[in-house]
Amino acid sequence: MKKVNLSSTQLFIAILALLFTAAPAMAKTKNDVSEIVSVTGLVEKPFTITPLSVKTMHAVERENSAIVCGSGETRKTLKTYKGVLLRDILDSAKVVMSNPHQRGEFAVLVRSTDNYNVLFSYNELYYGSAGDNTFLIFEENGKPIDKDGFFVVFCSNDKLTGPRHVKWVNNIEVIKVDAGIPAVNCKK
Ligand SMILES: Nc1nc2c(c(=O)[nH]1)N[C@H]1C(S)=C(S)[C@@H](COP(=O)(O)O)O[C@H]1N2
Ligand SMILES: [Mo]
Repeated sequence: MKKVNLSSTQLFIAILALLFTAAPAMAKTKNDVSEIVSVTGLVEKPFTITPLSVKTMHAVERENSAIVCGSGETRKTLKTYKGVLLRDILDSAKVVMSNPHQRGEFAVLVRSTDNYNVLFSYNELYYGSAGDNTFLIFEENGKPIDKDGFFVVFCSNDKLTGPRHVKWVNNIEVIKVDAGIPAVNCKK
């Protein structure tokens, strides 16, 4: 058999070519797409949201939102989008809060299949402006969401909407932080 002598440049090009052809396949297996969003954690009635069941929920249609990365770059613009308020989802699941004094310690962790997870505090959803603007969306520009999975969560009035824009959402979990015992006790 004839011996093939590759120069270092040829070898470098060969490795590059291999990387470029393998990269798309690797990207595809990076995260699974979930058809279902489970609502779990500190709730009385955990439930799941599917592309079919979401149609029975109270949906809102909004217009003109840009998804802007932390760098300031506009990643995409939505002419229209349809979704359910995250707060309405929490109301359906009924947050379990035995002591309302601790409401400031509750939060909602929106999780995705690639583990890009985003926190929304209970207070901002119920008493702040994010509450009226944070949606689990299932339609963009009149069509079901396609390349970002089935469900996306984002807050349309964040100054920069990219960082709290969650693609491939698969779980909405109500949590409470463990505030523990304060280091300095404030005496009444
Ligand atoms: N699941 C998931 N959602 C995500 C991300 C991600 O890596 N995974 N990237 C975020 C970032 S950094 C931005 S700017 C917006 C828009 O990113 P895109 O241009 O990749 O759609 O989605 C956000 N949502
Ligand atoms: Mo980003």
